[in-house]
Amino acid sequence: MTYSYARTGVLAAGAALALLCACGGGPAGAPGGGAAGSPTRPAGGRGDCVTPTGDQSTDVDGDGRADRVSDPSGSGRRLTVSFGDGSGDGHGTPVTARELAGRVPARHDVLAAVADFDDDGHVDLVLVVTPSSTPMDDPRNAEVRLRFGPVSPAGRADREERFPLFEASGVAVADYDHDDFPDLALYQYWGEGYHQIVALPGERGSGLGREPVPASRYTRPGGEQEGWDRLEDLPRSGLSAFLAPCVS
Ligand SMILES: [Ca+2]
Ligand SMILES: [Ca+2]
Ligand SMILES: [Ca+2]
Repeated sequence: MTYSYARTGVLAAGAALALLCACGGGPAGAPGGGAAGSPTRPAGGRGDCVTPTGDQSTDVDGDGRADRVSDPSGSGRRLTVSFGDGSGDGHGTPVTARELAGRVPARHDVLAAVADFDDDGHVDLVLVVTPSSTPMDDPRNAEVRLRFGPVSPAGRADREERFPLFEASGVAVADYDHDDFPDLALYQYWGEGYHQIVALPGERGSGLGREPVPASRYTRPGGEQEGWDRLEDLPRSGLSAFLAPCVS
């Protein structure tokens, strides 16, 4: 079955087709990881790396200490950042995406992802805030809040840009077009009970493209959407496309 994208009418065109390798080819299955709970040292480049448990070690607040980004949900819903404090296992109490977002009504959904989307050397925080549900079937309007790093433990950043989007119930980091810029994958409501995975391409300067591109343009020959997507179809190995395994 083929679906059209006529609903938005604004989807970016011309994206090069590329096959997403969900299995990565990156450093998954890092050898030599330390024992659970032991501190890890960033390896290579800016110092970002992936722990054996799949967490991201990076310096979110720019204080020179590695912080740990964890998202056991794989969809941005349970993302936390444990900021390095030099004590114990080297990390403080995990700060949730909602806490990083700041003043957000309790019934609003908050999703988050972390990556250096604008390639300036500082990891950025993207929050997707969706108002509480309505009885209407229409897609709800959400707001993307892109905070350019460094981002403080209180979620503050010197620069934030906001733009609207249809509601999303999952976010993840991927590199759909293999340009070494992290892209943001969103599991977006398409109306009438259907969802589709779309991408906001990472861009130097702006951080993220503003027009969602169906992920099928990168992942399927011909780029056609075949059926509707499930939340578990969100890319789970996005970080491994960018980061090396952590070493003790
Ligand atoms: Ca830090
Ligand atoms: Ca950045
Ligand atoms: Ca990319």
